[in-house]
Amino acid sequence: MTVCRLANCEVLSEVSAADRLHGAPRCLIHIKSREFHQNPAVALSSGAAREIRMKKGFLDNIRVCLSISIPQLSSLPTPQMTHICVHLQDLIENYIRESMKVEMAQLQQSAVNNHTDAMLKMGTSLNSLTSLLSRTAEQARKLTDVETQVLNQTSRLEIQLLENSLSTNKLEKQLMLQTNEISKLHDKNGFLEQKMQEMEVRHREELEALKEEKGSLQALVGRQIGVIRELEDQLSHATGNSTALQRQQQDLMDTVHNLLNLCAKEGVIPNSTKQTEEEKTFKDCAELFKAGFQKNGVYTIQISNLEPRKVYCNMESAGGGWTVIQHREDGSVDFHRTWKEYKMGFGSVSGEHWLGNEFIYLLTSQRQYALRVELTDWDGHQAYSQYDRFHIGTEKQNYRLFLKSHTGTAGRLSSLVIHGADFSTKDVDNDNCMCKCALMLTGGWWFDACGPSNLNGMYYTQGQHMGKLNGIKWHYFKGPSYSLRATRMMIRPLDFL
Ligand SMILES: [Ca+2]
Repeated sequence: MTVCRLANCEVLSEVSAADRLHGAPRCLIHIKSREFHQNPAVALSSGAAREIRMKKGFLDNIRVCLSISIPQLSSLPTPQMTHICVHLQDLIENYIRESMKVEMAQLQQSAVNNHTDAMLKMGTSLNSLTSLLSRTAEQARKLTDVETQVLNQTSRLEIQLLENSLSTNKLEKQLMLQTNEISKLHDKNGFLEQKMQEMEVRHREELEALKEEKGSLQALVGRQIGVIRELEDQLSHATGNSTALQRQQQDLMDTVHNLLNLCAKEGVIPNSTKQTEEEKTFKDCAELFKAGFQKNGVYTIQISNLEPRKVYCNMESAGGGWTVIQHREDGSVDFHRTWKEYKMGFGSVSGEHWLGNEFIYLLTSQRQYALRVELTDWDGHQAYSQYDRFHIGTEKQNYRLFLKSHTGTAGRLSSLVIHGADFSTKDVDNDNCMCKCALMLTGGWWFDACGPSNLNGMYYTQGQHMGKLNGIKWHYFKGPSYSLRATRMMIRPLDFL
């Protein structure tokens, strides 16, 4: 419905969308009766004639308003009413047509202006858009660069991170290995410590055992020393007794001699006691020497009531009067003999021989004797050892050696055991060694354990005499392994000179 007010030009018209589309818009006009009265020419009927057809586009700018009162028109006769309506229609159409011309021109102009403005705006916008786009592209490029740099940095950092991670892994592995090694070493250390402790305990036990053993050995040694002292006392007592007996014997002999002299002087010498010089007996080489026999050689002597015995007398050495009890010179006699053979003596008196332990015992029991040992090495050098006292014990005493006061050129120290030693042979072991010295070193001798001498050892010829432990040894003259060329042991009463 379109309502128009002619006086105030209010826009009251409206065209339906369907009218615009079909190109035949219609204006439905409602005319109010008040305006019709003022201007009857525009009063219209409210019936079929109130529809006015208009062309497309016109209605958009219509500013015409009509106000016609229909009830008043209806009082007019129809022909007249029709006429008014036709007339009104023409008026309106003309008015609209005129109005439309101006409106159209304005509209066109305004459209052109609008279009131009739009175009200009669009151009401006395009320019600004283009510059914006280029700026945007520039920014985008920069952003891309930055992004690329960031990416590169990120990559590098990632690679470094990876490398660090790898080296961390390696370090961790090495750390693990080292930890394992340390733990192994710790275990080994523990094991060794345990071993050490065990060893210490064992050593302590062994030490205790050794201490106990030492204590018992010391006690044993003490007891043995006591026994030895007792034995020495007994021995000195026995020796005293023996000396006393010898003195008594000597006194008796002197008495007999005095009696004989008296008888001779009185001319009552019985036939049984008359002796020639040849028949006279001598107790040793010293008596022979004093009786005028002063050449080296074999003589006969006699002790007490024993069988006469041939001995070799040295009448030249150190004043002469020496009875030889041992002699080595060429190895012609075997000295590796039994106890019994050493007891009785062996060899040739004029050459190599051993006078015999029993006879030496008897001889040295008569009075106090000195001993002289003469030695010759393989360079012809000679030396001697001399003792102011020499005697040996009985067989029961293992022919024990007794010595005193060593002097001489065959060593500053005595090579014979000065404190004494028992005699041993290959079949009788009396030495102080756990071993058997007579078997090891050969011969019969006063071995200690085994001592620094053995003049009855093996005879080695020249060139074989060095480095021999079982040879003819006199340690403090030629050392422990030098075998001598010649030896002589001989005795003489202490009061000979
Ligand atoms: Ca032994």
